[in-house]
Amino acid sequence: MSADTSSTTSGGGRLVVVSNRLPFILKRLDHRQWNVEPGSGGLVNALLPVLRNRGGIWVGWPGTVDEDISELETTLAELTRDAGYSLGPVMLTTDERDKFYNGFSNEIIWPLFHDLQTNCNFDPAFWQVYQQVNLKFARVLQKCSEPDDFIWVHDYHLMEVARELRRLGVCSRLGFFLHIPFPSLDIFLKLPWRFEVLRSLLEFDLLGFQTLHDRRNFVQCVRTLLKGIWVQGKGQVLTMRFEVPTVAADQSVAVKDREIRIGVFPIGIDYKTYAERAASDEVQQRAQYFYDNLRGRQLILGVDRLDYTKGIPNRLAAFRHALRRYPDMHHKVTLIQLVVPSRTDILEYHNLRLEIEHLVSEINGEFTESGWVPIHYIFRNHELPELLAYYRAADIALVTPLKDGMNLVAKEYCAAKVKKDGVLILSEFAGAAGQLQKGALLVNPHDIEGVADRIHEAFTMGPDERRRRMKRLRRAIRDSDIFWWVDSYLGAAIEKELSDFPILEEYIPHTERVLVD
Ligand code: ADQ
Repeated sequence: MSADTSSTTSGGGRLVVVSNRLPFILKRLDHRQWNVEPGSGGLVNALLPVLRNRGGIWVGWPGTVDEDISELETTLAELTRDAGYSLGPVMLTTDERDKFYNGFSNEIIWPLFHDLQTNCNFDPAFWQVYQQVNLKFARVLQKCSEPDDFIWVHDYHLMEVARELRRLGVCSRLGFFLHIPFPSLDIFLKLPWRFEVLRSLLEFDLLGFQTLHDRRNFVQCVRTLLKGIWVQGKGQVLTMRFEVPTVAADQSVAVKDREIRIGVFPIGIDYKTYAERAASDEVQQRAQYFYDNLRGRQLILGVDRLDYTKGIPNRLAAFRHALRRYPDMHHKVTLIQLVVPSRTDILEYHNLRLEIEHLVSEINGEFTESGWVPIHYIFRNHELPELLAYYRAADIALVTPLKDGMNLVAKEYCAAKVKKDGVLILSEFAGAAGQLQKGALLVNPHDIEGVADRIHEAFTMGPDERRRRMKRLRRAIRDSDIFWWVDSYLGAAIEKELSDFPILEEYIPHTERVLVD
């Protein structure tokens, strides 16, 4: 463990982490047996040590439907017998998975919060089941938590959990972290259940966002849609105060003041582990294999989950434009686009895959010549050493989401560039732009010509400039890694002084002064 979790262990009760998925991958072997493997990823690596130190529970959906809970509970209890924490499974039926997970979460909130309201399917049945499943989570929490626990809920699948918990009489302190962006007022207003969602979010005691921009959007929505809100302070963590009417047993209504904290906690990665593993012999050898195959060409890399927010078609169009505009790049670059399958049972994702594959074959059809195929497209999951070898070998990373809460690929790439010889091209609309603006080449992913120009700029950038920029990027990512993130969130949750938090840097697109005649 590379974290200093001392400050997070001093907050009294246990930590209860709640996320849509449990940090384990379960597969049924036969009608009585399960194969259980620990999940990977920054969040799991950062939170499990805190759970172990402080004691606690991780509550979530095991990822299977219509299963017998008693059998599964026994398997999970055996798995964590000596771990210092336990697991609380929340079981879903097929209908709940379809309407809560695929439906409300991924066909309404996901597109809406990424500014793609035309992709939303506002089916009222989705909302009913979303509430029903959030209540299910709350019931499991009610059973397994104690009043002095801190309950930390993650992400957009579980925004109604706080309201359900309070209705059930749970009085523990509650925190929430939104991993995706929070939309502007104009977009949030489209949500038919906008009041319910805001009111539930205000039941949490600490709300965490990825960027200042997301928090500002949230504050504007609350101020516009609800009355009597005061926001105080500046910097990473603010306080929000509002009046709450309470009805007494004799039906008299009193108004009470309530105060919550709202903070900005840009999520990081386990920098040290990424950098160390990237420097290992195994990864070095794999990267060498790529270098040898590239025969002097520069490798441009794209790594994304299959998702329409990641801007893969725009990126391919920009690469095509670069090849048309800059013939000096012909035979000198190879774009490797890795796509990890995701949400494949939603029609939009299936169609996106077809669109990407069509574009790749069109571009390769236009430019391929003997000995050079410009795009290599790979649609599968990769093990970490292989992914790290791609990062190490890549001269340029193209990270151009249309909108992204943070984007961890950008940070992973820089952590893995141990020789500091790569260039990061990063979308202005990724949350990571705030922290990485001084080292990356920032682009508007909708500006095909602009992205093409930046690709060429990266292609021609000299080693000194690359090194200077990459050093800055690596420093920023190292200084606010995933352990810093957990520490600062839990610090805000246990009432650390607001003045102890730094002022964060924000990315604001460059403005030009225009003189009007
Ligand atoms: P995601 O939308 O999943 O996360 P991102 O932050 O980019 O997006 O993380 C993707 C992860 O998938 C990375 O760790 C990456 O290494 C991995 N990955 C991608 N392609 C892969 C492949 N082919 N093989 C193996 N692994 C692959 C949400 C929000 C983000 C936010 C995170 C964390 O949408 O904005 O950064 O949560 O808060």
